[in-house]
Amino acid sequence: MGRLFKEHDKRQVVSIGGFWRFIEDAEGKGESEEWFKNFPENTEKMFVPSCWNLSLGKFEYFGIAWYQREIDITSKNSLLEFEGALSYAKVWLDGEYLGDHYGGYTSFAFKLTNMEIGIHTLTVMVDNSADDTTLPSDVADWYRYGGIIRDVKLHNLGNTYISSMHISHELSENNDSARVFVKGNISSLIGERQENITLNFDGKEIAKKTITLGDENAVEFEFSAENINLWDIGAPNLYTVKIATSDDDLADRIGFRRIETKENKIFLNGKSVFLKGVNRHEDHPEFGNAFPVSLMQKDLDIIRNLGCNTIRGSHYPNSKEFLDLLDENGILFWSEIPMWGEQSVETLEKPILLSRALYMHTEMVNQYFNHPSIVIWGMHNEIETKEQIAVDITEKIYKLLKSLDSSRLITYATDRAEKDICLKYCDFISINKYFGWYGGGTDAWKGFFDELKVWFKKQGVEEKAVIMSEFGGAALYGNHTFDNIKWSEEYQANLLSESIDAFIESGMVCGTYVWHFADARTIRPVTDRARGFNNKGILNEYRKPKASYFAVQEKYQKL
Ligand code: ADA
Repeated sequence: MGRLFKEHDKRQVVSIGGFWRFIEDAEGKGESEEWFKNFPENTEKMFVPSCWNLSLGKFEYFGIAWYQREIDITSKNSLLEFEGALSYAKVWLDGEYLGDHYGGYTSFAFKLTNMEIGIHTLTVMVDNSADDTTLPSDVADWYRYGGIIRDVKLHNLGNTYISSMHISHELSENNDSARVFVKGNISSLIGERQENITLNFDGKEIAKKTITLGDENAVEFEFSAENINLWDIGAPNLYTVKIATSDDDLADRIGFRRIETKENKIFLNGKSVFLKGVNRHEDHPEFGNAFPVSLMQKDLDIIRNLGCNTIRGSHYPNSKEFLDLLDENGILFWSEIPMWGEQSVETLEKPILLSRALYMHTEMVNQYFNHPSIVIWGMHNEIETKEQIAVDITEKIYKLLKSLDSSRLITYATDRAEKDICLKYCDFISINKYFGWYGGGTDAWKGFFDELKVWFKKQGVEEKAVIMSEFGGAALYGNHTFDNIKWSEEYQANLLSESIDAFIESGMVCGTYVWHFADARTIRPVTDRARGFNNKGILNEYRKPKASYFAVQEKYQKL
C-alpha cells in the first residue's frame, strides 16, 4: 500500500513486497560471515510486509533476522524506499553496503544512481532486540514485533528527483484566506542542469520557476489561497499541492486549520474544543504492527461511532495510510515517538537516549509535517519528570520541536503530575492516572485535582490547559458480574463513567483519552498482564465491544 492518493503522475513506483528469503540469526554472525554476499542456503520465506513473530514458531524470536530478494531495476536512477522496519535495519545491494536506519516506525530510503538495468540482489538485516536505551525500551508495555512491517518500494527516477515537500500556512484573521509556503527539495541526477519547476494548487498550475539544479536544491514558493474552506473536526476539507520538474513530481494534501491553547483551553479554528479521545495501538493479533488498511478504516468507524474527535497514536508514529484516513475523516491526531518511561535516572543520563529521541522526533516531524490531522506532538510518556535530568531532556526536545514546527501543540504524558518539574516545557499538560485501577478509587479524583492546582501554581503553569492523556482499568471480554469487581466488564464501565464525570466536574480538564481503544498484545509478563495482553481496551483485540465502549459512548455523545 502507501498513501491513499496519487503522489506521483510522472514517477513510476512499484512495490517489492511479497515473499522474501528469510533467516534468523540468533547468534548475530551474519555480518561477520558476510551473508550480504553469501546468503545462507537453508532459508525460509517471509512475507513483506509482516511481523515475523506472527509466523508459526517465531512468536518469541527477538533479535536479528535477514531478508533477501532479487529486484528488477528498470531505470538508471531509482530510489529504494522502506516504509518501516522494526527497529533497526542495515541494507546491502549486490553485496555493497547502502546504509542503516534506526527507529521502526518511520520510513527511510536510498538513492541508487547509475545502476545497470536488470536484476540485482537486495539484502536487509533487521534487528528488534532492545535494552534500556533503545526506543522502545525492553520493558515497554506493547509487543516488540520484528520485521519489515510496512511496504518496500522502488521508485523509477529520471534526470531529476524531488525528495520532499514541506507545506506550511498562515491563516488570515477571519480564516477565509491563507499565505501558503511550499519548500521542495529537488536534485539533478545527471549534473547541473536548468529545469522548469511548476507549482500546482487545487488542480491548477499557479507558479513556475526556472532553476539551475545541482545535487540538492531547496526550491521555495509562496502564494495566497483565497476563499478557502477550513479543515475541521468532521469537515475534512483537503487541498492538493504539487510540485513538478520535467520528469518528476510530488503531490501532497493539506488542510487549513489553526490549533492553539490559551487560558486553560484548547482552540481549533478559534473555537474552544473538548478533546474526546482514545489511545490506540496500531496492533492486531493476526497482523501485529503490519496493520491492514481495511481494518484501519474499521477502527476509525468504531472510534467515530464512540463519539471521539481525536486519537492518540500511543506510543509510536502510525502508518502513513492511517494518517491519510484521519486527514480524510476530520479526526485530530496526537503523534509521538516510542519514548516510554520506566528508565532509571542513570539511563536517562546516557547521551545515546537523548540523541535517539531527537533524531526520531526530527524524522517524525519531517515525514508527517503536512498532515492536517496531526495537531499534537508528544515528546515522551511517563519518564522520570520529578528529576532534573528529565527537565534537561524535555527542554531539548521541546525546543527542537518548536524549531521544526511552530504550528502545532507540544506535550508529554506525565504519570507524576503532582510532583512534575518539567511542566514549563509543554504547551498543555497531559496526565496519565489510573484511580480505580492502580491505587485509590474513583473518589480520589477530586482530591487529586485540588492537589494539582496547588502544584501547578507553584510551578507557574496554572494557566496551561490540562487533559487526561490516560485513565482506565482492565476487563476481560465476556467476564460479567453482578458485583462491581475488578476485571469484569461492569467494573471497567463504571470506572470509566465515574472518571469522565469527575473530569468534567473538576472544571479543569479539557480533554480525555481513554486508555485504551482495544486490548493489545504486550511484552510484559503474563503475571502482570493476563493472556499476554494489556486488557484495558474498551474493545477486545478483535474489536468486539465491552460494556465500557457503550459507557464511554454515552458520555462522549453528550459532551
Ligand atoms: C501507562 C502507559 C501505557 C500502559 C498503561 C497501563 O500509563 O503509558 O502504555 O502501560 O500505563 O496499562 O498500565
